[in-house]
Amino acid sequence: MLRLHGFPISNYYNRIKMALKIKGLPFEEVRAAPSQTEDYLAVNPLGVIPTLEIDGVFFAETHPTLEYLDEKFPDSTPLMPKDAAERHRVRQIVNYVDIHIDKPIRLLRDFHNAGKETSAVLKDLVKKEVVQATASLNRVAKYAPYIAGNEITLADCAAYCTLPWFIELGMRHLGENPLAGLTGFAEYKTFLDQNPDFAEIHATAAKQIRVLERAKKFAGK
Ligand SMILES: N[C@@H](CCC(=O)N[C@@H](CS)C(=O)NCC(=O)O)C(=O)O
Repeated sequence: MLRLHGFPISNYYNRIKMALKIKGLPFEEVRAAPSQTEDYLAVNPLGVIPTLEIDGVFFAETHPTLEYLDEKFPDSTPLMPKDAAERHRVRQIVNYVDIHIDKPIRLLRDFHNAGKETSAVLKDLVKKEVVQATASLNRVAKYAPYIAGNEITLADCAAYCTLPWFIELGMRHLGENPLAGLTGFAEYKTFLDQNPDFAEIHATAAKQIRVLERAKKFAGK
């Protein structure tokens, strides 16, 4: 029994959802919010979402969880290449997305949400890191037609669920698109959007974001 805990506004949650859909594994979605309570930390030590429950056991940290899922269910569509060097490429792409794009832009958003004036120095540091990561992605991405080659992999789950939102967040908090130099991504996203399961993931996230923004406006935030 697979249960995905979290909320479909989260790019990390959506990555696991996308992988489960590709693998064709039935799962239940359970609403859960990030929390620092002892009970929640016992299932997700960082207190974030998502958490994947497999037969009553909880797995935290999206990419390691997804590699585990792929190993645990080898008979459904594999999401890591057979070749070790190609597996390295998948992990390399995931690192650029998670560590060098998602995290720094997320920090800007968190600064803003905390009501702090974001300094020009912080903005410059974030921009520099994201621009470097964009150039790195351009060097390793294949779009053939999938981001890491001719098979769909966990790198697609990371890039497809994360980059479109972080382009928007980057524009909002930097006043410009720090991923503007990313070549081939827009065409690749259009290609993946043709899969109704994938398009639904983005449509649901967009709807959730609109609801949240309306609620914030209403609360005068
Ligand atoms: N490293 C974590 C990151 C997950 C993450 O950042 N989740 C966000 C939602 S997209 C969250 O729960 N943030 C709440 C918080 O940081 O308190 C993973 O790989 O799952």
